[in-house]
Amino acid sequence: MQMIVRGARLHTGDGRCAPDLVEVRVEAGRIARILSYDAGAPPQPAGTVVEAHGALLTAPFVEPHIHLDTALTAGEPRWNTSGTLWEGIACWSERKRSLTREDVVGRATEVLRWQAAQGVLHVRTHCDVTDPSLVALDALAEVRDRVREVMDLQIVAFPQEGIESFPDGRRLMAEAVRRGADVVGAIPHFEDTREDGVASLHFAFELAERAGLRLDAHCDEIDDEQSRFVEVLAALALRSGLGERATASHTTAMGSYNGAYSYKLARLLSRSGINLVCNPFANLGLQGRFDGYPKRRGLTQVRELLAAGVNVAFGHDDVMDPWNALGTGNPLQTALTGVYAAHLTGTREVAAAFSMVTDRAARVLGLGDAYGIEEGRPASFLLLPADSPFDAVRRQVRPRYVVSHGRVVAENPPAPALLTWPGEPAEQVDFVRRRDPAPWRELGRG
Ligand code: 17E
Ligand code: FE2
Repeated sequence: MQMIVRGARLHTGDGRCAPDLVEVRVEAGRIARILSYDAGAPPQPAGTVVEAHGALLTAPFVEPHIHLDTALTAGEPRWNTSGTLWEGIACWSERKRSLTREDVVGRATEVLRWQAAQGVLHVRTHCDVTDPSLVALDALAEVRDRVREVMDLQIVAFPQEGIESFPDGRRLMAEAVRRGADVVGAIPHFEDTREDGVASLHFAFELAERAGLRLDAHCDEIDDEQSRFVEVLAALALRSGLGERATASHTTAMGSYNGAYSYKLARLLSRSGINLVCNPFANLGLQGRFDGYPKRRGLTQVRELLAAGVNVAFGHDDVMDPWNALGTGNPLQTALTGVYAAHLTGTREVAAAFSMVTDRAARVLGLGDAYGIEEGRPASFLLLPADSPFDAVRRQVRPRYVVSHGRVVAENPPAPALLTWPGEPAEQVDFVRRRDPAPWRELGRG
């Protein structure tokens, strides 16, 4: 055996865990066997034997929505002082003029390294293609090939400044697909008119269908309750058969829709099978900027749509760019922020937030058999120093081991605080609740 992990608690998806500890055997980069763990059995010989001591074994984090082409450009050439989406787009439009291949490759690779170190092994990045040179797209395609051994990268042809409203927008989208984009994007709320927005979605669906690609549109990222492109996207997904291969990202206008319309829309969304991606960092920052008090939260209807059976995932969106100057690419930070932003504070809901950066995000990317802890699938997984998904979100743990195709690609040694409390010897503190553990042990483990 290449590797054996003994005594791990298995995350089976949707924030739930298997009742008994398991032993996972890895051979030739794949999961060869999953057995129930017998603490008394002598360990089989293997290249690497990891004693998990009940740590959480999960399929890797999946980043369903990030912008690697704009990452690490905050303040260049100027800062977004109003904090709006619109000024962010204006700042980026200025920065875009000085893009080079080396510039994009360097910044994107740096963020991918941060992500891999934190257990993110599948990434969907948007890439602005409203640039006649398409230099960022070519650069990201090169990065996609270079990281393939460790990480799996999907590139969305994202028309930041519009398809209908940008000179040659349609041709640039088609050219981006010809040069190897994996997913077709759109930005209907940014187009000059409502009709342009609808036309841009028709164009994007036709392009995706013709090329056999998935579709992921920035959709209704505005606090305007009249921005209703998600209904167009869902109807096109339903009628074209793209269904679950289509995703609407952001959909923040849904946070302002009235109850009667929300009810009608939820029915269409669940029939259509489309995915939604909520980006809590970016949209808590960008939305509500034109409001006095009361000020809207400006996020999509996460709780309600999960209850309606829609697949919803959480994305990071930006890392240090004109729309969000902070961020390290950490998905558990995204999940924790999402818990508060979307009122997912029940114990089952916190566990669902974990699923929204793992298996739910994997469904957005359409990873299928390439993802998940099952015999025959790639041996790509994390060992998190936590006893449940709930615990991982609460204590914001880093993966002890990140394993990609049977190889350990990152390790985070435990780093507890050393506390000297008055009258007591120095003691390590790791925020595990040890006093009266019985009811807490089971919290969120279900
Ligand atoms: N572009 C956009 O239109 N919306 C965003 N949230 C980001 C870029 C980050
Ligand atoms: Fe985005």
